[in-house]
Amino acid sequence: MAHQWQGIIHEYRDRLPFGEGDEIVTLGEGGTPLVYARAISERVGAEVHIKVEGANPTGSFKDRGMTTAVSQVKQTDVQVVAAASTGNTSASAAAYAVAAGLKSTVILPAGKIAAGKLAQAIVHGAQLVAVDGNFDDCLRIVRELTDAYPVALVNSVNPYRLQGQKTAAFEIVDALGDAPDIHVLPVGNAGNITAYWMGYNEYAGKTTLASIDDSALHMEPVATKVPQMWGVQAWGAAPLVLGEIVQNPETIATAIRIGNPASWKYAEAARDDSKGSIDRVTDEQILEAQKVLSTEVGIFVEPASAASVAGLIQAAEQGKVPDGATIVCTVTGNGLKDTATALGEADVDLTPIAPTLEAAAGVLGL
Ligand code: AN7
Repeated sequence: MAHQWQGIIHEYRDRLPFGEGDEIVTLGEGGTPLVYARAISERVGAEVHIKVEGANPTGSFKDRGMTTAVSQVKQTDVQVVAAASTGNTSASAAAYAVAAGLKSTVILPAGKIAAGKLAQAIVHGAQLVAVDGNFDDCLRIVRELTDAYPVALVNSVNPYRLQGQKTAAFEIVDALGDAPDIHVLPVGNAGNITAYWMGYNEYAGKTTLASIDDSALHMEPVATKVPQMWGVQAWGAAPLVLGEIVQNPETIATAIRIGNPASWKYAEAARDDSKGSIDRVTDEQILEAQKVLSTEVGIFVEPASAASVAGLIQAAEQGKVPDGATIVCTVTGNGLKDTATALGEADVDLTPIAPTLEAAAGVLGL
């Protein structure tokens, strides 16, 4: 019988802070496809693979960190998990809370959450609080809330989140046989770039600032190298590029509409220690990259996810992509979460026709 993927804690337990006897809350997250993208490879003159994180149970990479964060909460007496979110964290927290038999509270910037993500929080029974403010306001509130009440914070400032998310780097090395030369990913609150950098390093027998123990130093290295980390922010929400907080972040990619990333220092360390970069792309470039992925590769991603590919294409246009390099772009969330943005101005004629072959053939111009 084919191997059934067991979720990231079962698959990578020796590199995660859980013992054999610990109760694990999982929805089978991880084990996502790494897809070779010929069209993008040809476009940028490199070997480009796409890590499809929209294939996770709730449709984003957040599930990797939620299985670890919520499993840890299950070891305590706390009955409620809480998160501030641009949408995906709340969807994931709400789902994993259900799986764990816990309650969830999500604090969201009013009017700036894609419809699919809001639907997920609602169907999974989260208690919703909409704030007249942005994500950064929501994160401040949830930090204060979890300090004052018996509620567990499951944003990526919770170190268990990053522990889970680092497993995406393990999967990539396991699939490619070694680390890629360059890893490109969107950056919002900067947890994921921190987690990938930690994962790549730990697989190479090293630790990073974000590592919570030195077990990697005592394990057989799996990778011989670590990649350059290339982070990509949205033009109007690019604090790490500008080197200062953005008070009123704006972008069509609402998932990364964040002006004061919590993992700022870690992200800078990942950039600098990997000899990488953090750059920014416009909303137009994001939408164009989303289109390249959907029409030339066959992967439907949400706008924030397309920032990685947009950043890679921009780097290629600037002559910054080394010939033939092995590159992985993470696409962080599923396109189905935000169909409104994807369809945009799309002009599709769905006027009904008579139920006959002739009428259908007529519409098709056959
Ligand atoms: C699709 O859900 O911050 O740099 O509250 O949903 O680790 O924050 C989402 C972030 C990229 C950025 N792509 O990752 C939230 C939230 C997608 C995302 C990011 C997010 P980080």
